[in-house]
Amino acid sequence: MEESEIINGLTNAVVNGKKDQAVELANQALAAGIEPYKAVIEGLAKGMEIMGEKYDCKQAFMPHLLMASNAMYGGMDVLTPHMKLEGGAKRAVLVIGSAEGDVHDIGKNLVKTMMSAMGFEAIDLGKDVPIGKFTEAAIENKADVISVSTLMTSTMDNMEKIVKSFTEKGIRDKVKIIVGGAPITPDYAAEIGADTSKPDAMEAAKWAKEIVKDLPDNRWS
Ligand code: B1M
Repeated sequence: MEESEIINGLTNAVVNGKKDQAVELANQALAAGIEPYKAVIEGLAKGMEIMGEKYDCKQAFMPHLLMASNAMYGGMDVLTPHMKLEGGAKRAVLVIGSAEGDVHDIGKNLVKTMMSAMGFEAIDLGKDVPIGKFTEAAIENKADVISVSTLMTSTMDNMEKIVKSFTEKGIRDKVKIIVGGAPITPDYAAEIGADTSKPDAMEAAKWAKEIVKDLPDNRWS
C-alpha cells in the first residue's frame, strides 16, 4: 500500500470508529517505514478533527465520538512506542493533565505523546484533575514543565486557579507553565499568568523543548 493510502486509511478508521482497522493500519505504517509522528498527526488526529467538525454540525453524536476516540487510541498504542526520542543531556520532567471538570483528553494525550517524543519524562495526571494535584506532582517530581489542557469554556477558570496554586506554594519560578486547548489563546495565557499557549500539540512540544534550556538546573535543591 502507498504511504498516502495508509495515512488516509488511518483517518478513515478513526472517522468510522474502527479500532481493529486503526490497529492494523498503524502496524502497516510501521512496516512501510512511515514516521510514527506523521501517522499520528496526519492520520489519526486528522480523523478526530473531522469528527469534531461533524459533531459541531450534528452529523455525528456522542457514541460516534467515543468510538472514534477508541479507534484513535488503538492506533496510538501501536505507534507511540516507536517514536524516536530526541537526544538531550538531561531528561526534563513534564507534569500534564486536563483541568478539573474536563474529561476531554485526546488533545492532552497528543501533547503528552509529542513531548514524550521530544525526550520529556511525562507524569500524566489524567483528566478532570483536582487543582492541587499539579503542585503536588510538580514538587514530588521536581517538574520542569506543567501542561494543562481544557476544551470547555466552563473549565477555563480552573487553569487560572492552577497557575495561582503555584504562586501560593512559592514554586511559580521553578516551572514553566503552558496552557492550551480550543478556547485558549496566548492572550488568555498571559492574563492568567501562564508562560504561553500554543495552538497544537507539535507547537507545544517544540516550545517546551526550547524553554527548559532557560531553567537553572539546581532550582529544586
Ligand atoms: Co465534548 N465538547 N463534551 N466530548 N467534544 C467539545 C469540546 C465542544 C466544543 C463540542 C460542542 O459543543 N461544539 C463542547 C465544549 C463547548 C465549550 O465549552 N465551548 C463539548 C461539550 C459541551 C461536552 C460535554 C459537556 C457534553 C455533554 O455531556 N453534554 C461533555 C463534557 C463533560 C466534561 O468534560 N465534564 C463532553 C464529552 C465528550 C466526549 C466524552 C464524548 C468526547 C471526549 C472523549 C475524550 O476526550 N476521551 C468529546 C469530544 C470528542 C468532543 C469534540 C467533538 C472533539 C474534541 C477532540 O477530541 N478533538 C469537541 C468539539 C470540537 O473540538 N470541535 C467537543 C480532537 C483533538 C485532537 O483536538 O483536544 O482540541 P483538541 O486538541 C488539539 C488542540 O486543542 C491543541 O492540540 C490538539 C491538536 O494537536 N491542544 C493543546 C489541546 N491541548 C493542548 C494543550 C497545549 C497546547 C495545545 O498546551 C498545554
